[in-house]
Amino acid sequence: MAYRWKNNLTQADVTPKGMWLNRRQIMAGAVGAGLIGNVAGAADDLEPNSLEDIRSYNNYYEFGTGKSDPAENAGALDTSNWTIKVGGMVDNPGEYTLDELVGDLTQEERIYRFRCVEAWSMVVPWNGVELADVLNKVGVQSGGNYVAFETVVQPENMPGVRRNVIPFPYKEGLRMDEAMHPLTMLATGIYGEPLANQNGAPIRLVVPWKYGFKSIKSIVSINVVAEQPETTWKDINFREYGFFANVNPNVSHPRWSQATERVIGGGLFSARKDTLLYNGYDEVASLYEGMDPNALY
Ligand SMILES: Nc1nc2c(c(=O)[nH]1)N[C@H]1C(S)=C(S)[C@@H](COP(=O)(O)O)O[C@H]1N2
Ligand SMILES: [Mo]
Repeated sequence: MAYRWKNNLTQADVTPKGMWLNRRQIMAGAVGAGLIGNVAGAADDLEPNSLEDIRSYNNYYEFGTGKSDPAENAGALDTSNWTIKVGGMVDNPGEYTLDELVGDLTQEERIYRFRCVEAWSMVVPWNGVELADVLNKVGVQSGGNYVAFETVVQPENMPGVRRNVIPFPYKEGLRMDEAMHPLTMLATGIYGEPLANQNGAPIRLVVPWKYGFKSIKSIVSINVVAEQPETTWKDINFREYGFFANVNPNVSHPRWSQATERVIGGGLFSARKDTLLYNGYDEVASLYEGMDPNALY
């Protein structure tokens, strides 16, 4: 299929619909008018970063903790013959090739804000599939309340793993309703190109209303489980990084404010802008009704 953002993307391309809804969803009426209104309201400032920005300023600790380490080192990642082990409380467990897992699913193009817990942000035009489509295909069994993900470990190719900069494998997880939300995707590309290794090739999670550390890269295992799974950053320091990690300008990180963010790109002087609750994706608010916002950090 032709990806429109292979060409120069103009602001006119970033229509409220094109932003994250594809034709299938609109025609199927899978979302309400209110939802589209929310997205339209937040569309004003949404200009995708350049592919160069997206590929040169990264967090991928398996390849080092510096922002340029992943671009420098991730070329060594071996993505050949990639398989993803799907297990736990599913009807169709097994080891899937990429093509078996996502090849038959609707390809999506989504331009999302991406907000790191460190208070920088980008706008990324992703390609991939809805995680819900994958989960429905493998068949979530009753009692499967969470989804747990793990990143590949290739010590010989990963200097950060050899130096044990944090515990590996990198692990992340979502509650089932978060995993099933239509905004949540498994991305395999950016700007119509396959993911660069430093962006989490060949397949990574994207959860745009949560801090970036939830969006786990280079996934080799997906497990449906009953209880909240272990997750890397929460396990390292639960006071600073929670399981939910919803973007919230009103809940400070213990060591810095989350009220504003540094916009990557745009020349020498990185602009700052106000951080939006749920990173601007208000339609997820209903998932957290009755929960204490401080517990959702
Ligand atoms: N396996 C793995 N996934 C990861 C990380 C990591 O270090 N290892 N870093 C996370 C963090 S903190 C962020 S902000 C995003 C960065 O994604 P990007 O480099 O594609 O912008 O990846 C997330 N996924
Ligand atoms: Mo991050």
